Amino acid sequence: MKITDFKLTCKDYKNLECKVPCSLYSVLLEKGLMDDPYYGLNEKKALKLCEDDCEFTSLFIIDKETFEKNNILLRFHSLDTVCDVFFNGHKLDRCENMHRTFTFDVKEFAKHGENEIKIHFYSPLKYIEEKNDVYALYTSWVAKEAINGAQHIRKCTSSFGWDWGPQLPDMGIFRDVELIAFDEGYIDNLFITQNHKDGKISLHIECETIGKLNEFKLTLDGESYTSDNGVFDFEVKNPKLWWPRGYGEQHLYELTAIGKENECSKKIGLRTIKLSRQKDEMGKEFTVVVNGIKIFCMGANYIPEDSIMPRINRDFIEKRIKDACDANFNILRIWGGGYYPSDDFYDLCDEYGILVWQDFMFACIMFSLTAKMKENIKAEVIDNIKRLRHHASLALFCGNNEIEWHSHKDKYKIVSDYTDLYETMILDLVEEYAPQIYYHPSSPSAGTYPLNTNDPLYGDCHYWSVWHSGKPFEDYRNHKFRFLSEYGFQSFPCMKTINTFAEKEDMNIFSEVMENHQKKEGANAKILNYCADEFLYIKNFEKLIFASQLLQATAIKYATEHMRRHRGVCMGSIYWQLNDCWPVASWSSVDFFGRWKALHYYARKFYAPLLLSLHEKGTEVTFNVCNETLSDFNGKVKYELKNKDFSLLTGGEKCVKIKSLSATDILCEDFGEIIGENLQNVFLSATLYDEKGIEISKQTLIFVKPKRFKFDIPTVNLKGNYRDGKTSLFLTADSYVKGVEIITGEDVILSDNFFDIDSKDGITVTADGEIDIDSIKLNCVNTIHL
Ligand code: BMA
Repeated sequence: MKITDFKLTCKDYKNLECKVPCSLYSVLLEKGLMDDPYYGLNEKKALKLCEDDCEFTSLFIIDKETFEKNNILLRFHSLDTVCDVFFNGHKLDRCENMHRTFTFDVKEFAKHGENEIKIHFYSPLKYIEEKNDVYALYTSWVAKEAINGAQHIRKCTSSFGWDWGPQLPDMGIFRDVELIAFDEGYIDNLFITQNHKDGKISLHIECETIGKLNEFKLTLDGESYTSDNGVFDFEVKNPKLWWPRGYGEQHLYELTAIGKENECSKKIGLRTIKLSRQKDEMGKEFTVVVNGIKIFCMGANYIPEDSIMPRINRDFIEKRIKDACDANFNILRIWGGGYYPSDDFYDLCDEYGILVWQDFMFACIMFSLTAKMKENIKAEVIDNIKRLRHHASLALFCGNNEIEWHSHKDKYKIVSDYTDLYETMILDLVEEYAPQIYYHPSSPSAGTYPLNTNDPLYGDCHYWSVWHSGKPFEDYRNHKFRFLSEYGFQSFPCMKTINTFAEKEDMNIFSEVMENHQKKEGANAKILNYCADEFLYIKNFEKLIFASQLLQATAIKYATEHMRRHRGVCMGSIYWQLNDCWPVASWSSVDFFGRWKALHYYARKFYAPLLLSLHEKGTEVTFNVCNETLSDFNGKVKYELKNKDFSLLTGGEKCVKIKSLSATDILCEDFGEIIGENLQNVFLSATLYDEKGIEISKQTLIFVKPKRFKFDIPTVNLKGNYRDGKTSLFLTADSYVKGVEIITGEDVILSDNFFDIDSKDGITVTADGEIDIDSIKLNCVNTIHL
């Protein structure tokens, strides 16, 4: 039975009715009793509310049948965070970890009829402040934007602030509260291992029970099995494999264990997932292998979906996962500074075929391992391994984010705590509770502390020289990575999103409101700096927003296409970051409201299974085709070198055969002689077609930075129509147009955006739903300085 109805009492209000999940902020916001913390400078006012404690109470009925059971357990699936829990006036415990499940035996306190749960939450701000006064931990490399002391508490670390996140360390009941009653035995979980051999798949299943049971039944795909000790071993008849999207079907089986008093079900997928870490002449490979196939991982890092966490529901999560699928992702990395997503998240990843790289929740901060903290973390790790291990999509567990990288710079205590926690305790726990899931101690890591941390050739790598160190985009091409698990570039969200938190007078990137929605110190200036490399001076706020998105998209495209061209050496690219937890300037490709930035439109192209990419050196261009599908590809590449008025200078075509799961240079042309003195006036367009002549992938290229190209001020013609639930837009222009952004009044995802118009024929773009064509606005690089 779920207990859902609670009342919140906080400093200013008493007994506000609410339903789980609920928090101080979520309840006050829902009742209109606090201002939107995402608007203007309200974040600061909202933070103050966390200086006081608050309390949630529930009165609920235990009926006769439940009351008479031999066992009554009360389970909290997530309490955020430090709280005392009372049941009918008896203190059950103090809980200090939002990432854990707490289960209490309440049989002796339970009453037939009305019962009371009271949860007293302590101010997280006061809690960390007091701890810090006694013991200020390793602050030298703590994430600067987080409130100091965040490393004392097992709570979503980024809720104390991050370089993309507000300081809103909310409190409340984050997940279900459940009453579990039974007489003899309760099946609580299933421990499933798969054995794949010679095309046959057998399962070993152990029912994990509370209490005693001696009759178990199990059903899978219409077959049923019995056991007297809860252990099952059998071969799956006509097994169908689960694959990540792009490589095959996502076949899922429902497995149900049935006891006398309850049932426990898990959806599983039959597959093997391994990490190949073979040594080779370059270093060590870092390759995800699914059902024996080496996968090129393509995706982004995933952060909490909303800082007001009770608002995160299945719908919200599904939208982000669909965004990932629509941009051809096959993996998401759950970054360690947030929280462990809900079951819905993993269910959806199983269904959609998105692999999950799961960090344990530790990022950029080392915890001091007191005996109490170690026990607390141990319980958290076990809870989460047991909750997640059966998911088909779970590719690997990873100890932490960037702690190995930083900790060896520090004192001895940190080093010994580090190895104790990430190289011993968590490793052992994964081996014990999920022996079939690969464990990687840290990201980045070469696997052995602290040898080669962040060496691009030995493990996964976080590359930040472009952006954090201000290197030009071209620097990406100076490196060969085995697996890039973080690289990124910031941009501003679109005007529609900015309008939700800023007024007209704030529309200046250095205004107080805009700076409050930019959490990385100096980042707005950094964006301007990169603008200076690419564009003429931009005078207008809206065009600067547009420019920032194009810069970001261009940077990440540059890096990703480079990695895909090196398939084999490199086997994964996970850019920083997919999403935002509030409206903000950040590295995300989809903003808080789900609006796609230029980067997400680009990602859909650079992560396409079949990709044509161009690598230019001066006027020499190498054409490369990547084939990340399971079949060989036959088709044709056509190219045209044109003047900006679309007149043809030269062209050519070549038939191509690209083996499955490979990347091949197919052509190299030097256009120097034909271009002559005309570098600033010509562009190249190249298209990959399949055997039927259908366009598969397309690129345009100019040979100078956009600020040096002699763009014409184009006349762009826009027409459109709406038919059968779809809007089609036709754009034509009288000369080459770079980076056309279509801004619609409606929130729609277009079939393409931020594209070039490279011929007289123009471009057709479609979208689901009706678009008001008269209200469309356009941006483009040609006029960015006007
Ligand atoms: C990475 C992440 C985050 C951070 C991002 C952008 O290294 O691990 O800590 O938000 O950089 O600076």
